[in-house]
Amino acid sequence: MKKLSIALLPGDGIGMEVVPAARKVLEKSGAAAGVHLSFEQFDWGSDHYFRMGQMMPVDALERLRAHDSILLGAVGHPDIPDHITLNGMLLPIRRGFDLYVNERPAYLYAGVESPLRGYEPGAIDMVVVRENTEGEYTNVGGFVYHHLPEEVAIQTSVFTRHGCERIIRYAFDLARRRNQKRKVASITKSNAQGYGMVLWDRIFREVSAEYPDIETESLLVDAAAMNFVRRPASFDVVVASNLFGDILSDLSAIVTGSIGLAPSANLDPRRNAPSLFEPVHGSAPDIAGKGVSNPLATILAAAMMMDHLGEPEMSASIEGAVRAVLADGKVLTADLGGRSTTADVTAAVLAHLA
Ligand code: GGG
Repeated sequence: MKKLSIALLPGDGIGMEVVPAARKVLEKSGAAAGVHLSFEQFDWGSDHYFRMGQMMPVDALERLRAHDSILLGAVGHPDIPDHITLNGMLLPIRRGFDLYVNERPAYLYAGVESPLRGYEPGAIDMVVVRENTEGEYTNVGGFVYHHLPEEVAIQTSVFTRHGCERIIRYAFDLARRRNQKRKVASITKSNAQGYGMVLWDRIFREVSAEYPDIETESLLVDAAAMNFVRRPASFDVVVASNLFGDILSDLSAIVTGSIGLAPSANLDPRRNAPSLFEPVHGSAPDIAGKGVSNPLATILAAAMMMDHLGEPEMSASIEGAVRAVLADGKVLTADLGGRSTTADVTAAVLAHLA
């Protein structure tokens, strides 16, 4: 029997509700597929910060490295500045394991209504490929005259040839693997940002020459935001920097119905380290603890994880169960217009699992 060990990092807020939901789905699906899944849960995050002064222990990466994969819920607490929680947990894992790809698919499922009218199920089907280890999230900078009236803050973005080239190449390879519209859109703001993003544009042109079978377009991020709303069905693979990919993937999530349906994969394609899977959404403190959060993004992230771990049938059966729940339309959380709880939706997915 194949054995896989999964590190669970529920984190904060609704992360503590959606990760246990996904675990139940993985357990049932693994048992049906003859895959033995073992889980180790790490209760790191804001409560750990309150107790220990840090979001996770110093040996966190070493402990995570012992696992085949990581499933994370959310990071963020209303009483801790967001730059401390994010830079204390999620970003150090992405950088520490060099998980340079953040794949964020957005698909309009049957039974889900897009706020944009007139799109058939499946008509919007894109993947935002976000650069995940450098760019605007490198967090290099500092304060001068800190807390004085003449205060200055410097925040530097870092774009390396190595970093741009590998993420752009991944996007082209993904467009080939998906074999759908066979298009890659590259997003920058190189009219205003005259160094890093000009380098990105130049590398995009160089790499695209190696993929003559893939159609390309280069968009400024403001035009891209407009076109995600105006012509979302035209996009296939969209490659963007860390910040622009983060922003655009919230937009692609809402045009396909809800951020509560948006999964993501933080990948090291060379597989030197465990990859990390998570919902795109955050800790949602406004609804945390009420049992009404949508677990489907995390369940879909778990499906992406099983595909990455070499279990495509398990992945397809989990995604199929989610599709069935959505198409049925009877058991939905509030973000999708329903009144069901996290537990109801999880039970519905479990009932549809083959
Ligand atoms: N699901 C993880 C989470 O809490 N995401 C919220 C967030 O702010 N993420 C920032 C990022 O993905 O860089």
